[in-house]
Amino acid sequence: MSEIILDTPPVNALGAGLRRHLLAAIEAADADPAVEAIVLRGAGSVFSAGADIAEFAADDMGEPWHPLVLDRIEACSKPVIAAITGVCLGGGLETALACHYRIADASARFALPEVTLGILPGAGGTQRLPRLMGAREALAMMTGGRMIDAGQALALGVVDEVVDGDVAAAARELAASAGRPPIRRTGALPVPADLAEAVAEARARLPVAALSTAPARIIDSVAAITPDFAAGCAVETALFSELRTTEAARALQHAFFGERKVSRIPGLARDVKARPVAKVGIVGGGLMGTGIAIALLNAGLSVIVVETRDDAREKSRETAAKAVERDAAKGRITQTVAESRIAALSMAAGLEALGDVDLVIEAVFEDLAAKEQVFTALDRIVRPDTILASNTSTLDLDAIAAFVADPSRVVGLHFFSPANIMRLLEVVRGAATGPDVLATAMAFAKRVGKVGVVSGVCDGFIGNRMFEEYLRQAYFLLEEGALPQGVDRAMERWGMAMGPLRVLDLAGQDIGWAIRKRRAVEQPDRPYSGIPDRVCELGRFGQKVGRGIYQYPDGRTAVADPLIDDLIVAYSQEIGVERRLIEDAEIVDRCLLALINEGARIVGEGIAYRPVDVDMIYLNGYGFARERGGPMFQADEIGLATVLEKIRALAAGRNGWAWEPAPLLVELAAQGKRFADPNV
Ligand code: T1G
Repeated sequence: MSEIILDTPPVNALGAGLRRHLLAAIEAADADPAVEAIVLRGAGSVFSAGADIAEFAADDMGEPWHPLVLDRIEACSKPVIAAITGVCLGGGLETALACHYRIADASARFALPEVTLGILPGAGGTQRLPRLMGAREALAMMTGGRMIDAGQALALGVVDEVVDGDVAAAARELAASAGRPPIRRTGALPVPADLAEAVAEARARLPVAALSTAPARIIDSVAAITPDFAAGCAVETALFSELRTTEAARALQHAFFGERKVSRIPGLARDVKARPVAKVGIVGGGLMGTGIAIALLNAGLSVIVVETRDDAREKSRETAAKAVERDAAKGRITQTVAESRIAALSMAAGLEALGDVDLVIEAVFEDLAAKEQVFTALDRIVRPDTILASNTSTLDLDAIAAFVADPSRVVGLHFFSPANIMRLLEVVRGAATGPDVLATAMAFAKRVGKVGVVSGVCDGFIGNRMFEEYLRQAYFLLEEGALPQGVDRAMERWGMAMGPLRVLDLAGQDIGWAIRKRRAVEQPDRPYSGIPDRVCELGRFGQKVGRGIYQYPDGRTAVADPLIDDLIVAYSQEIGVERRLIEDAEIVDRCLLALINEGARIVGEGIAYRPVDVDMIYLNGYGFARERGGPMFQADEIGLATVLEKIRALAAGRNGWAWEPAPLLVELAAQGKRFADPNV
């Protein structure tokens, strides 16, 4: 018996080096007369997370490429047994499928998630998996990137056996036994019986317009299955190469690594450790406070919500319990887990209840005086090591930190609504925030399933500050000839989950109004369009009141309102602007360039650590399509010199003052650099 181990920590990614090792080991074992069977397993607690994604950006991904290695495993004259524990993903699962027998333990998890990277399984997965589990199930798994557990994999024929205890030992025993499994080549199995109808069904489910063609190409590849395995693989390889060079694939891989990169805090000493957080207090049982409580309960934390108003307190408790019960009803969690989560929630009327918590998150009304009251009281009540966080989205965190004796324990934790759904957590680093407090906040973000991104203190932090410039252009476009539904449609077709004007109707026009009034005093030289103020003066504060820029007859669906269209046309006349036809391309350009320019300014000022941080904020908090990678990624796709040229052209036009090029953009364009360049 020979044992081959996939060993490239931390996830045994199948980079070129490991592929060479695997090929050589299989050939050696196959040639060795003393070897009767081969066990293939991963080192540590995973089998393999698949191909090395970092290789995809390179022109040459390195020899030997996966299919060649896996075909050699399948062709082996001795049974090859895959022993699977932990994750078995992408090329890792394809490797197991090329083996002749698969044995797993209960911790094993299986998926072909390539579609989430804008590509398809390119090492025989589209040809082998359907032969094992049928085309319908295989297509559902590949087009959705769906993960299945060991029990499901056994039921679906993906694995042959699930064992308790040490799966590698079980595999070794099987390989050494006379009863070792026969050679069963997956690629030689018959064409799945349900191929034609499964392909037709999957094609029918494809969305009309999609930013990534990966799902469609996966179906095309499966549709190419014939008894001639090699022919099907050739189609798969061609489609893989086509997808690998798409913008969507580059963007999705940028997002994969970006979400991991933003968790690193530059300059943080290695010995700075995050503090343990098990019990959390939330001050304020409103919409945000309750959403945050649900997110924390879902992460298994113990939560105390402090809400002074009796009715609001009861409503908050009910809302949280209902959300947890809904997850149980939908089978996402068991009833037992649901009960333990609800039991981990307690409500209180006063701050005194927070005497023994590790972290407090304040989520009261956005008013500095209200924050002062809460923080000065907390300073007297909580333990000296308790971290004090504010969910403020607009106020100066340093001013809030000044309310307590030790401002180093204060950090911003800016959740996005609905807080139990939105993946983004903007972690605001105050001037005095301690390094271990920052590290704890970032670890907390990962713990509660959020993408934590650090922002320095400035008005609107990273996300909202950029959004203001984005909105500014959206309103200027209305003055010049566009209508709300035109602006939103253009941005949604391009990839935003929701157009800018609908977003503000959802968030509440009154919030934008309050900010514009403040800005008018602070920055009189940077005026906004008067259109949104006119809308607010009519009491049209958005979806919550049934009317804003749009009207909402059913309370949810935005319907264009001729009254607002007339208001906009009249406003153009009033300010002497001759309206013109504005194409979607111009709308997208101006809104995107506004994000890019302000994003570059924010990175240049050090408010964001890296351009990728800006991108991860927009992908996870502002509905920027993952297939578009983020504003800074888009700038690199366009080319910084072209971006600068476009911005300078806009600076020469109407409201040109809004287009002062960001110094970092000017600098990088001059150096021929990209935002993706290291150390930028
Ligand atoms: N390639 C390169 N690096 C990888 C990687 C991969 N496949 N998977 C993880 N890493 C790095 C990651 O960047 C991080 O690095 C560290 O490992 C730990 O990961 C031919 C073409 C496995 C569930 O899509 O889903 O196979 O930040 O922080 O939360 O058809 O990583 O520490 O420097 O995420 O425990 C398909 C991707 C590839 C799986 C572990 N495979 N990985 O999660 O840790 S395409 C995937 C994951 C393919 C074939 C095709 C997760 C994980 P660093 P982590 P985690």
